[in-house]
Amino acid sequence: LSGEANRLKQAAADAALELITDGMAVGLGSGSTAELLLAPLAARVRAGLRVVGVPTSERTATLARDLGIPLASLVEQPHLDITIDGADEILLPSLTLVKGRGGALLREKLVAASTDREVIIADEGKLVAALGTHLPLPVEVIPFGWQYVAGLLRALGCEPVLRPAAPGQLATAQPYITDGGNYVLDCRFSAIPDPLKLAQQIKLMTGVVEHGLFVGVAALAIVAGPTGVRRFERD
Ligand code: A5P
Repeated sequence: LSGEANRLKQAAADAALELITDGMAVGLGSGSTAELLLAPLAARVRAGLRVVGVPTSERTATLARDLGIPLASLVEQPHLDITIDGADEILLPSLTLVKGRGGALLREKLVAASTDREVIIADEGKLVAALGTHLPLPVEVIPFGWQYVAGLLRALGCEPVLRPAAPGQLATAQPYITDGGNYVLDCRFSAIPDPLKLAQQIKLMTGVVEHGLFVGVAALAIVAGPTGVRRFERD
């Protein structure tokens, strides 16, 4: 990533940090943008801020723990004040999202659903005119019989590809395994004109665990560009 892209992500993360106040339970997102919140948050914890973080992935949990941020599971802390997470695509003004390129979509969605205020941080490259145009839609599926789900998804007009293992996770010929022990089918649609309808269709498929469409979930997007940080409330 270029230094400029990282600078924008950090600007969005820093703006979101200001929303975290003493005593809050905070959902901690996954991905390169959400991770940029962790070090500044840890610095504020060292300075006396009392928070408890609920991580959305094993990776974020490890990073946050190493930085000394107090953590709880979603079972221990079932209600969160705020969650700060990234996204792969953001559609304005509805703040409909595609997430899951990092594979953490299931825990991200559970944490988001348990949160008063879901805040998305991103550089402006994540803003899209139509969902599904930049990246395929990730669908997390049970490994048993995953080809059945792939067939159903194909019938919806996409080309599902079984995500290969991330470098270092397994031999490269093996599938990627989520924190929940499942596979991911990356589904390339030409466009997603009706995200809610598609979300409902995919959710009804036996074998689907979760999909990366977040409809009506994000309350606020903090988007950094070269000219500054913009805030978009959900319409
Ligand atoms: C993780 O599963 C995703 O939903 C991330 O939120 C998303 O991939 C954003 O990651 P970056 O901030 O690295 O682009």
